[in-house]
Amino acid sequence: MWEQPEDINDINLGKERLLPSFFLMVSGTMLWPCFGHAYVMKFLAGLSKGPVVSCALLLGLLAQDVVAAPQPKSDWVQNAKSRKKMTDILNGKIRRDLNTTLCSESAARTVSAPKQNVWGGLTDEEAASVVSWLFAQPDLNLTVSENATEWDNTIILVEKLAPNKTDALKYIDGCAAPPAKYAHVLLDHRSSVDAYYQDIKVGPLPLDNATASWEPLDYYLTKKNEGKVRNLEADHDRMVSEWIYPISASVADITLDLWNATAMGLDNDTLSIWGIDPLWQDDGRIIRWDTFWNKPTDGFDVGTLLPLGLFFMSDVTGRDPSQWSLEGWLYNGIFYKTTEEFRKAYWSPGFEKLGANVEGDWTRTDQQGPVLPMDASYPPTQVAPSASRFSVDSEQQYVEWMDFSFYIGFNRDTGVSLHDIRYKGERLLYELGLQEALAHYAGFDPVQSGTSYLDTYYGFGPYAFELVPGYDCPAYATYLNSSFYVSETTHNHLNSICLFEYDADYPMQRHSTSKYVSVTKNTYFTLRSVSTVGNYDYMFSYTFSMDGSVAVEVRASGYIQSAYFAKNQDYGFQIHDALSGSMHDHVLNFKADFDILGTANTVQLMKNVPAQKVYPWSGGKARNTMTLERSFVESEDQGRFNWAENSATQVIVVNQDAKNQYGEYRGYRVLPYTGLCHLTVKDSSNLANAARWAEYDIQVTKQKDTEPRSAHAYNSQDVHDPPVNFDKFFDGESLVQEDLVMWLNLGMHHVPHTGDLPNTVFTTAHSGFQFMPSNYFSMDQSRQTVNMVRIEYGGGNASTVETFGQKDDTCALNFTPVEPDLVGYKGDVVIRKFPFDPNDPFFETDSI
Ligand SMILES: *[C@@H]1O[C@H](CO)[C@@H](O)[C@H](O)[C@H]1NC(C)=O
Ligand SMILES: *[C@@H]1O[C@H](CO)[C@@H](O)[C@H](O)[C@H]1NC(C)=O
Ligand SMILES: *[C@@H]1O[C@H](CO)[C@@H](O)[C@H](O)[C@H]1NC(C)=O
Ligand SMILES: *[C@@H]1O[C@H](CO)[C@@H](O)[C@H](O)[C@H]1NC(C)=O
Ligand SMILES: *[C@@H]1O[C@H](CO)[C@@H](O)[C@H](O)[C@H]1NC(C)=O
Ligand SMILES: *[C@@H]1O[C@H](CO)[C@@H](O)[C@H](O)[C@H]1NC(C)=O
Ligand SMILES: *[C@@H]1O[C@H](CO)[C@@H](O)[C@H](O)[C@H]1NC(C)=O
Ligand SMILES: *[C@@H]1O[C@H](CO)[C@@H](O)[C@H](O)[C@H]1NC(C)=O
Ligand SMILES: *[C@@H]1O[C@H](CO)[C@@H](O)[C@H](O)[C@H]1NC(C)=O
Ligand SMILES: [Cu+2]
Repeated sequence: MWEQPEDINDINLGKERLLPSFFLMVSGTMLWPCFGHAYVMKFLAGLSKGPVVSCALLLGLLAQDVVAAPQPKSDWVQNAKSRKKMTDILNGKIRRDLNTTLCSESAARTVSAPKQNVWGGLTDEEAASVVSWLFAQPDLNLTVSENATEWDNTIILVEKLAPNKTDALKYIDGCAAPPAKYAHVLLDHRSSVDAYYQDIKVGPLPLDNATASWEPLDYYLTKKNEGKVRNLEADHDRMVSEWIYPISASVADITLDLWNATAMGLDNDTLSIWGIDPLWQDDGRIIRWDTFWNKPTDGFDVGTLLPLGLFFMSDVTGRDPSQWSLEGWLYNGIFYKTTEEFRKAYWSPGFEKLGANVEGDWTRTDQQGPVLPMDASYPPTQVAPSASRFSVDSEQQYVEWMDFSFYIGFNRDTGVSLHDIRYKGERLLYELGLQEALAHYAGFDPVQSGTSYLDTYYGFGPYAFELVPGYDCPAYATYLNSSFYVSETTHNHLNSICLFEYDADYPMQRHSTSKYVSVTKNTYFTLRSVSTVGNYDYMFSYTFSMDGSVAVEVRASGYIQSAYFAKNQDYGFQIHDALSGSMHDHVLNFKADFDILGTANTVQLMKNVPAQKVYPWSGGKARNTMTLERSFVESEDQGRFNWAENSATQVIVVNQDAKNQYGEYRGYRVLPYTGLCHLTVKDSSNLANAARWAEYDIQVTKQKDTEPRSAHAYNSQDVHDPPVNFDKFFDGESLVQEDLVMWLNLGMHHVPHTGDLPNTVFTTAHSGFQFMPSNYFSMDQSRQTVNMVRIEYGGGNASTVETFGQKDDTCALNFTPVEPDLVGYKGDVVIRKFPFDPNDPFFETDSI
C-alpha cells in the first residue's frame, strides 16, 4: 500500500503545493476534470479511505481537498528531524529483527493498473478470431502457412494496432472510453508476379461479422500506396536451393581444393553461403552478393567468424529464374566475369591461394585458460531481503516503483516499449522505445560493403528470448512473459522481461566535514530485455533513479560479423590468421515523446560559450571568461542536430508555460551519457532513404498521429522509396509549445579488435542517455529516501548514527533465489491460432 509521506508537498515542489500542481497539469492539457492517474487516485483514495474513486467522486474530493490541503512547511530539514529516530550504535541500541521468511520471497507486490493498458497485445482469443476471420475473406485469398508455397498469400503478423495518441490521451487523462481496438495485420501477397507485403487494419475488436472489415493501413507511412511494399525475398527459399547452391556446387572442385569443403545444398554441406542485406537496388535491378563461410561443427554459433573470401554476384531481378544471371566472381581483390574465367585462373600456375578461417578455441565461449585466483569461490551477490519493493499488474503490464509508474508495450518489430511514464503523478513521457537498429558495415569486399542490417526486418520481439536469472538479471527479479505471432501461432517467450531494484556500486549523494558525514544509497529500478538478432545480443535497460532521472542503455554482446582479411586493412584490424574485424556503425533510434507538465513543450538549448567581458569592477580591462547562451529550437528546420563539441550545449525539454518560482522553465534535460553516435556514412548507397533517422544525434519533430515511428520493418525492401522516409517528417513546422517527439540515437563506432573474440563484451560495447529533472523541482528528490545515513563523529567516536527510520532487519540468507535452479529454463510456449487450440500449448523454440 502506498503511504503518503508527511511532507510530500515540500519535497515535491518546494513552495508549490501538490494539489495546485494538479490543476496546472490539468488545465495545461485541457483535460480537466477527469484525469485518473495512479498518483492522484491513490492520494485521493487515501483521503477518502476507499479503494475506488470514480471521476465524479474525484471532482468532489478535489474541491474539498483544496481547502483541506496541508500548509507547506518552510524547512524540510526541520520537518524531517521531527520524524527522526536517534540510534546510538555504540550503546548497542540497534534492534535487529530476525525474520527469515522475508528472505525467500522476491515477487513484486500486485497492484491494479489505474487504466487498461492500451499499448498491450491482443488476447489469444482476439488473435484467433482475427485469424479465422481473415481466412474467411475470399478477397484475401489466404493459405495457411504450413501449406503455403512461394506462390500463395499468407498472414505474417497479427498484433494490436497501437492507438493514436490523440485518442489514448482522452482515455488515460480523461473520462473517455478506451480507444476502439483494432488488429494490425501484415499480409504476404505472393500469389502474383509482383509480390508485395501489405499492412492492413482489421476490426473493430471484438470482431462481429456484421461490422468487421479490413482496410489498407497507410496513415502512418510516408509512402501512400495502400500499405503495400514490394517483397524482394518472395522466392528466398527457392532462390537458395535452385540458384545459389547450383552456383556453389559448380565450383566444388575449387572449394574442395581451397578448403576441403563444399556447399551442394545437402545436409552434410560443410560450407554455408549468404551475403548482403539489404539486396542491392539500383537502376531497377536487384543484385545479390554472396560469399562462402565455413560451417561450424562443434555446436557453437560461430558462423560469422569464418568467412572464406570468395564472392559471387547475381542479378536476381523479378520472379522468373530464367531471367536471373551470374554476374561474376571476386577472389583476393580480382574480379572474374564468368565461372570459366575464374576456374581457368584458379588452376593456372602462380594463382595465389589464401588461408581459411577455421573454428577452434578462439571461437568458443566456454571457460578456457587457467582458473583465476580464488575465482572458484562464490562471488559477491545482491539479495532482496524485504522481497520486491515495487508493484506490478502482470495482466495490464503496469509497474509502480517509488514515485514512478509506467505501462509496458511489446511488439514484433521493436520489442519492449514504455508508455505513460509518470513521476510523482505527472507524465514525463507518453512513449519511450526503440524504433530501429542499424548495423552499417564497410569493407573492401562487396559483402561487407553491401551490408547495412535494419534489424526490425527480423524483429526484436521474436528474438527477446528467456532471460537467465542470476546472470541477465538478479535472481530475485520479477519476470514477465512476452508474446509474438508467427505462422498461425502465438509464441510466448517466458521470462523475457525482468524488473528489479539494484544497489549501485556508488552512493547517490555524500558529504563529509570534520564533524559529520552524510551518504545516501543509490538504489535504482531497472526494466530489461535482451534480443538476440542473428549474431548480436542487444541488451536494453530502462533505469529509474531516486533523483527523478530516467536512463536508457543499450549493450551489445554476441558474435561479431567479421570480414575476410584480404585487402581489408583500411576497414578493420586483422584479428586472426585470415580475419578482419570488419568496421561498422551501430545506430539505434529511440523515440522519446516527452510531455513535460502537459503536451505543449519546447526544446531549450543552453550553451557554454567563451567570452571576453569588461565588468564595472574590472578596471576597464577585459577578462577572458565564459557565459551562457540560451535559445530555443524554433521549428523543424532547426530540428536535426548533433551533440555539441566539448558537450557545450545542454538540451532541455521545457514547458514555457511552467516557470518555477524563480522564473526558470521547468523541464527535463536530455543528457548524453556514454558512447553516443550517428552514422558515419553520408547518404549511404546501401540505404538511400531507408534510414534517414541515422544521420544526426538528436532530431525533434512535432508529434503527429500519422508519424508514430521513424522506420518500418520493410524499409529494406525498397530503399529509394521506403514505406517510411524519416526525412519527410521535417516540413518546417513550429516546435514552440507544441507536442514534441525527440528521436534520439544511441550507438557505437565498432572496430572489432582481438578482445571481440570469441564474443564482444557488454562492459565496453554500450551506449546510453539520461533524462534528468532540470529546474523541474525546487530541490533534489532523492532526499526523500530513508536509505541514507548521517554519522556525527569526533574525538575518535561516532556519537550519532541517524538512519531516518530505514529498515534494519537482518535475516538468515536463504541462498535459493540467489542461486536459481537453471534447469527451469524452458524456451517458448506456443499456442496454435488456426485452428485455435488454446488448451494444447507446446514448447518450441525455432528460428523465426
Ligand atoms: C516475520 O514475517 C512474518 C511474515 O511476514 C510476520 O508475520 C512476522 O510478524 C515477522 N516477524 C517479525 C519479528 O517481524
Ligand atoms: C494442410 O494441408 C493438409 C493437406 O491438404 C491438410 O490436411 C491440413 O489440414 C492443412 N493444414 C492446415 C493448418 O490447414
Ligand atoms: C489465389 O491464390 C492462389 C494461390 O494460392 C492463386 O493461384 C490464385 O490465382 C489466387 N486467386 C486470385 C483471384 O488472385
Ligand atoms: C489515427 O489517426 C489517423 C490520422 O488522423 C487516422 O487516419 C487513423 O485512422 C487513426 N488510427 C486509429 C487506429 O484510430
Ligand atoms: C462469422 O462468419 C464466419 C464465416 O462465415 C462463421 O463461421 C461464423 O460462425 C460467423 N460468426 C458469427 C458470430 O456469426
Ligand atoms: C576433408 O574432409 C573430410 C570430411 O569432410 C575429412 O574426412 C578429410 O579428412 C578431410 N581431408 C583433409 C586433408 O583435411
Ligand atoms: C554427402 O551426402 C551425399 C549424399 O548423401 C554423399 O553423396 C556425399 O558423399 C556426402 N559427402 C560427404 C563429404 O560425406
Ligand atoms: C508466463 O507464462 C507462464 C506459462 O504460460 C505462466 O505460468 C506464467 O504465469 C506467466 N507469467 C506471467 C508473469 O504472467
Ligand atoms: C571515545 O572512545 C574512546 C575509546 O574508544 C573512549 O575512551 C572515550 O571515552 C570516548 N569518548 C567519548 C566522548 O565518548
Ligand atoms: Cu558491432
